[in-house]
Amino acid sequence: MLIGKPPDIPSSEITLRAEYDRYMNRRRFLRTAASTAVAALGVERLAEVVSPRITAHAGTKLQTVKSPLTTTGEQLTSFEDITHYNNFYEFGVEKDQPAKNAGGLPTRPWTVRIDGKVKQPKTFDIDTLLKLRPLEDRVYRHRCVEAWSMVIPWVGYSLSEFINQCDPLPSAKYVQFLSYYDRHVEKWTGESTISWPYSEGLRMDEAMNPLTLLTFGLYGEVLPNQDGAPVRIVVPWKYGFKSAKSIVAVRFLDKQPPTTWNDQGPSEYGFYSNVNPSVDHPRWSQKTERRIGQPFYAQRRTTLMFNGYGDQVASMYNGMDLRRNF
Ligand SMILES: Nc1nc2c(c(=O)[nH]1)N[C@H]1C(S)=C(S)[C@@H](COP(=O)(O)O)O[C@H]1N2
Ligand SMILES: [Mo]
Repeated sequence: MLIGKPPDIPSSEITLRAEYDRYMNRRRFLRTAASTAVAALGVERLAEVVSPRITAHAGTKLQTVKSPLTTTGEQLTSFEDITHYNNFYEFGVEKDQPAKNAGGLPTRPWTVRIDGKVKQPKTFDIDTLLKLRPLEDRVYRHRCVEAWSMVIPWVGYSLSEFINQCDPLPSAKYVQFLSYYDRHVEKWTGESTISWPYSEGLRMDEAMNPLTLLTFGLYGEVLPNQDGAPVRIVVPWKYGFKSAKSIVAVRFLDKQPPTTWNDQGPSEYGFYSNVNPSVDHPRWSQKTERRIGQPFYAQRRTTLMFNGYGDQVASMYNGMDLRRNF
């Protein structure tokens, strides 16, 4: 997927970037301060202090309810494939690297910062986010721009439920998601020309669409680190790269935000990136896909417009030329 070098960074982005760096430094400081405080408390209190933090590691079951928005009639991809065939470039560019390398991602404590065009910037703790709404089991097709696909039983709730808690201003037209970035933890960021942190974005109506999922788990368990723990976005009618992993900030903006793959190759990866079998990638066809886990002789599947979610999302693009806005 890699091409070209990062474009010149506009000055508005440098300001946001400096803000982000300050935020990440503060997170690191707080983490160190927290562990020092724990040491000072002595062993008896230790369990008490850390137990709510360490209960939500990978493998922890999540309590869920059924979702009317689940996709039916598809065979689920195995847990093994979903967790060992990943794109998570912070932990390496090969599909098997995130499973090997993401173990060090510090998923507790974890906060998500809300800022930009909101009534009041605020910070949510991950454990507060987990309890904000009932968690739903939602099966979605997952289509990567590299023309492979999976069917994944995610756990989460509609992002709109969270956005409603953020009090965005009427001037908020776009939402940007920023992933965790610490090159001491993510030692593989130098393997690509991406300018970190990983950034993605949606138009406000796309973010508010009930299908857009704030995701905490899969197969009824807390997300494994390689799948974007402790919280990620999933946008099932778009190519997989729109679904930012391990998010630490959600920013409401009046302009379209810069996004990682669009910056990498604007002619190859558009801002919208709706799954569209009639608009080929310049270097390969998007008409068909390989379902991960199927035997090598299995026939490729026909890719569906909007990944099969057209009934729920097509109207958002009425009047737009999807060849230009790819
Ligand atoms: N932070 C971050 N988010 C990311 C990526 C990444 O490299 N870094 N890769 C994207 C791509 S290209 C895809 S296809 C999906 C893969 O999600 P999965 O590994 O859980 O299947 O995550 C997306 N989110
Ligand atoms: Mo992807």
